[in-house]
Amino acid sequence: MSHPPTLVVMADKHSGRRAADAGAPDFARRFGEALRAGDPKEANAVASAALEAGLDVAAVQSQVITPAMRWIGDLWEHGDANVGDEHLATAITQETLSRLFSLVLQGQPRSRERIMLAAVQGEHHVLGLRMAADVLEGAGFDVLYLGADVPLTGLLEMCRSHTPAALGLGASMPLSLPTLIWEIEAVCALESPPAIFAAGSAVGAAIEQGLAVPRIDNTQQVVSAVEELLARPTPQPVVPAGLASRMPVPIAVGATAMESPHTQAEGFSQTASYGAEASRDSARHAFAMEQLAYRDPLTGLWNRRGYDDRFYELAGGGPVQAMVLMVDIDRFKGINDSFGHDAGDKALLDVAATMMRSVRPGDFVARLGGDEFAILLPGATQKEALAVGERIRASVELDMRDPPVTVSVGAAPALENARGTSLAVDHALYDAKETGRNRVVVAAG
Ligand code: GH3
Ligand code: MG
Repeated sequence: MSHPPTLVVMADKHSGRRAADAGAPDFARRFGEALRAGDPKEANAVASAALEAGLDVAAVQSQVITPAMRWIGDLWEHGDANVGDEHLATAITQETLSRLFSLVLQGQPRSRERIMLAAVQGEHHVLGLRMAADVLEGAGFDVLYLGADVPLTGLLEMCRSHTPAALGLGASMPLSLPTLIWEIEAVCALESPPAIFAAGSAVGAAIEQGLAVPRIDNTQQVVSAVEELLARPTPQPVVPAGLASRMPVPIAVGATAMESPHTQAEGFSQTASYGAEASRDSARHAFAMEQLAYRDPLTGLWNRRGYDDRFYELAGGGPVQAMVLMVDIDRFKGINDSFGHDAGDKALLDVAATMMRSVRPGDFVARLGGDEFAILLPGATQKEALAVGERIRASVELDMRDPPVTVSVGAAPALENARGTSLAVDHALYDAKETGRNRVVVAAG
């Protein structure tokens, strides 16, 4: 069992020092114990005591409540608390927060613009987002809070039907965040796209990759940050071209896509300029929505359905020059077992990102399920497939050391028959596993 939180990350440089002086870790521990005991009165008393000791509301949020909730989450993950305990802790936290915010939210509504907030598919931590929703609502915005684990399709549909002025996204999957934002910008049938901001652990990594999304971490600054965002004359594209070209295959909204579901957009500029036009074309929009069913929500890559369709499209008409790679993480079960499911998910994301970096535009990367990925290389020879497989294998081994991750790769030429191709690639992959793993094996054509 983990211990009540005593170590606190100083999230806010302004209140951090004072908070430490005021004993935030101790309040965090006491708040955690009140949550564990299911005692709202004690939780409120601890929050009040923290305020009286000199912590401001933002510090109580980030250095008392958040670590306490994280501790409850850890207990839950380790089987020391059940889902009911977690719900109770969340409810108590919500109640404490609404009290806290009622202290700072005075004054007249400043705006009636609509803000939509959602934790995107795969993201279950909503505390920060929920707090932002409360603060914005208190400041007079018309807030539409969609909660946790919102499916992509639902989110796009809500954007379309509710035309928010701003959209706040919580996400913990760095790879899927740019894809998601891109899709919202390009696909949403909005006359004026929303200003987008984001919160959550994915955001730092996504910004490092080049995503130009304003990041909001501090609940106290949320109102001014959103107002500033809304004051900009036109929302800027959040996904710059350089990043877009490295992202998982975008939803194709161009005219060619109407003929071929998997035609990749040539680049962001084309997609972006098409976006506005496509937004007025409901047939195209419906088509694009359907495309979401072909995505793997964790990585943003194509899923098995997408792969099967693309394979058929490429090779179904007769023999073609193309190679198929199958990439499978070595002893992935052990990574989950030893380092936890989150570390496993992160390994899947990192392997997906490595693959995306290692292929050319026009190649096709999919997650078939679990730890198994497939890559279609149209026009490639066996030699080229070996080079791509080896590049992926070597990058994973070099870059993913904590915990150490390796992959095995099998490759075979694409046959007209999807099943025959899979058998050949599987066989090559099996050979790679049997002969020691962390290897690339190419089947003879
Ligand atoms: P091998 O080297 O032979 O490939 O061994 P392996 O352990 O990788 O093979 P196996 O197919 O037995 O393990 C796949 C594991 O992937 C089992 C399953 O729990 C895990 N898994 C499947 N989907 C997910 C996911 O979305 N996230 C995480 N973290 N684990 C997943
Ligand atoms: Mg495996």
